[in-house]
Amino acid sequence: MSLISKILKPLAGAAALTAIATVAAQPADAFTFTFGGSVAGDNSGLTTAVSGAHVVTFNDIPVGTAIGNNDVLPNPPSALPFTLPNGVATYSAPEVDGRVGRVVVGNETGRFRAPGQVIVGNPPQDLDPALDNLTNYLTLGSPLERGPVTISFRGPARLNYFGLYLGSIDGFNRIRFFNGTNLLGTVTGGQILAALGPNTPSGRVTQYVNFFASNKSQLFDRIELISASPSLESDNHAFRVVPTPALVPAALGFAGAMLRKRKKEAGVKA
Ligand SMILES: [Ca+2]
Ligand SMILES: [Ca+2]
Ligand SMILES: [Ca+2]
Repeated sequence: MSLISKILKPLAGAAALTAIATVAAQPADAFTFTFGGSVAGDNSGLTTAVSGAHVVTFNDIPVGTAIGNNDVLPNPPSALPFTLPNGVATYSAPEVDGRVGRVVVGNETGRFRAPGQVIVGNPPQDLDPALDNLTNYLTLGSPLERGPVTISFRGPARLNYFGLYLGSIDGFNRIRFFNGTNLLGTVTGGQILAALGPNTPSGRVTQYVNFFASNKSQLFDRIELISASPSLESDNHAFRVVPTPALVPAALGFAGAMLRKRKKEAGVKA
């Protein structure tokens, strides 16, 4: 059994969230991430196993669509933005020529490779074909779609979870988490590969990766997907909004105080 098949084998069991890894090298930036998801029902490989998460499949966005605000290229399609409880999320990219992400399908040599479609060995073999992504997905990092792609969330609540089916994980892939303009943490493809084990090859492994805010100060409202080279390929983006029941009593308390104040003022006037 090759190293890669040893790595991929646990995924075949699906559902279970395996191998919790924390990026210990950067304590201030420590975003906890785990590997594993559930087998998706749409032939896209793995999707989130986190309950209550909203999933973006990209399946209803036409192949070739640029994700960005470039004047020459189409604007984000009607499938985006999407709404989440308490807010709206948008996908965008810088308004500079070619700096977009793109919805694609399948493989194009040197440009993008569908998550799961990692070819290894001699003769060449596609491991775990049942987990190959046969659907539309998002790529960025090649000269034709350099990215980065920014996912922004507008709303009173923030996010404590982001997951994605990350194909052919490269050391130069990067995911950054922000709250407003504050950079909360960066996780590199190199760190993800290292968490999978020593000697995990770059560009050969696909995983469903789950990122969790470890504490309140890590709640985020913006995610950046960055790849300096081809490419960062991903699908089945999953988001979970922080439940905010605490806001409700606070708001009611405030409304009650305002009401009492008005009554008191009205009483004075009467
Ligand atoms: Ca898809
Ligand atoms: Ca495969
Ligand atoms: Ca890649």
